[in-house]
Amino acid sequence: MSGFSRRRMIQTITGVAIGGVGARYVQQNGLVPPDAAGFFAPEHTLTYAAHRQFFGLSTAREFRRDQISTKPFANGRPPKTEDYISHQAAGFRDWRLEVGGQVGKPLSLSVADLRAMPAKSQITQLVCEEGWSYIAEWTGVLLSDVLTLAGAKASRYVIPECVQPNWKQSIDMVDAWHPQTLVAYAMNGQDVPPGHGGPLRLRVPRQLGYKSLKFLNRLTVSDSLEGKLRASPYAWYAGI
Ligand SMILES: Nc1nc2c(c(=O)[nH]1)N[C@H]1C(S)=C(S)[C@@H](COP(=O)(O)O)O[C@H]1N2
Ligand SMILES: [Mo]
Repeated sequence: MSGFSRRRMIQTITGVAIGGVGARYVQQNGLVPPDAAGFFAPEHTLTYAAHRQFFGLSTAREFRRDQISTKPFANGRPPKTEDYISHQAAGFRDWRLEVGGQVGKPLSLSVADLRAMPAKSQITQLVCEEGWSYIAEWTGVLLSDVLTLAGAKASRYVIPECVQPNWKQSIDMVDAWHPQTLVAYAMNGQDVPPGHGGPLRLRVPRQLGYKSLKFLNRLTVSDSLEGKLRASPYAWYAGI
């Protein structure tokens, strides 16, 4: 660790520990997660600040093909809405990923549009906060490529949404532009099955599973969470 980053670490940790000075430091450096409400949850701020200061561009571990889980666990059932069922019956031909918010050019991308973009694959572990995990290969488009195509202008958040209104998430730009964050359309070489969030899901391998939103149909680029900070028992930042 360089002298500079060691100094930063000491500054951050002692700052958080002693309160006032640290609060100003992490706030000025954009290191307070949006659910921390100032210093309401200092441990969230400490984790987030430490990850962002020291591990900003670290990558999640990737695995070999023979390590792929033979029985990945699909958490929950696909939506039973008429809308989802008719999309599924049509092979998700009319599914769209809308990209909007603070962008130069709003997009409406079909799965075929995404498949025509440069593809990226990775074998990573999905880790649920409940304690189980599985390893799978995901193929899709880098979220950063989608953001580039849309001309993303904001510097804070990407807010993914899906067909389940209760499942909203948001990630910061470090994760959004991260070289492993995918809009995935394939899992283990097949279309993402509905149980795992088909036809499109987000994969954010550096965070716990609940950030990897399934049934993805919208991305909003924004400097504010506009009341879209998901009300949930889970921490906003789920870095691993
Ligand atoms: N739309 C949506 N996305 C979701 C969920 C969900 O219920 N709905 N569950 C989350 C949780 S808690 C986990 S651990 C992973 C599970 O992914 P899996 O079904 O592929 O195991 O998806 C996440 N994304
Ligand atoms: Mo989870």
